Amino acid sequence: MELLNSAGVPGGCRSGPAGPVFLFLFVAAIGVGCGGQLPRPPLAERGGLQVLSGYAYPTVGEAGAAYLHIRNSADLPDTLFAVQNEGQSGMLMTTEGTRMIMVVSATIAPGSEIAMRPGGMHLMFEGLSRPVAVGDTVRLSLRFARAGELGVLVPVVAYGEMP
Ligand SMILES: [Cu+2]
Repeated sequence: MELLNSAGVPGGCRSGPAGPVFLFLFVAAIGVGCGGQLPRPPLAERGGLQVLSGYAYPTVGEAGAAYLHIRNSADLPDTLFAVQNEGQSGMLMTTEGTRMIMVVSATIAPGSEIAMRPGGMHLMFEGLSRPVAVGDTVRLSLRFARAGELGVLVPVVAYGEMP
C-alpha cells in the first residue's frame, strides 16, 4: 500500500508539519475558553455508542480523510472494524511520527472515547468516485462488533479546520 505521495507527505492528509501543530494548540486554547459551552447532541447514537462530532476534508484526487469523535457509553467494550464513505470502504489509520499505519480495528473501552484528529487516528479513503469540496456533506458508515452499523453525516470543511 502506497501511502506517501511524490513529495513524501502522507496522501489524503495534510501536507506541512507546522500546520497541524499550530492548529492543535489553537483549538486547545479555544477549548479552555469555552469550558462552559452547552454540549451538542450527538450526530449519531446506537447501542451505547455516540458519534459526538465529525468532519471530513476535501478530496485530493480520489483520496479523502475524515475524523470522528466517538464515545462508548455502554457497559461493555466495542470494536470499530469497518468504515465506509458513501458506500466505499475505507481504512482506519493511526499516525506514528510522519508515517500513517493502517489498523485492523479499534476497541473503545466502556466509558472511553476515540478522538480522531489530523496527525493522529483518522479514517482514510482511496479511490473515491465522488470528489467532495468544502460545504458538501459525506455519509460515513461505521461497523462495530457489538452495536452494529452506525451511519453519520459529516460536513466537509477546509484543510486545517477542526470544528
Ligand atoms: Cu491518512
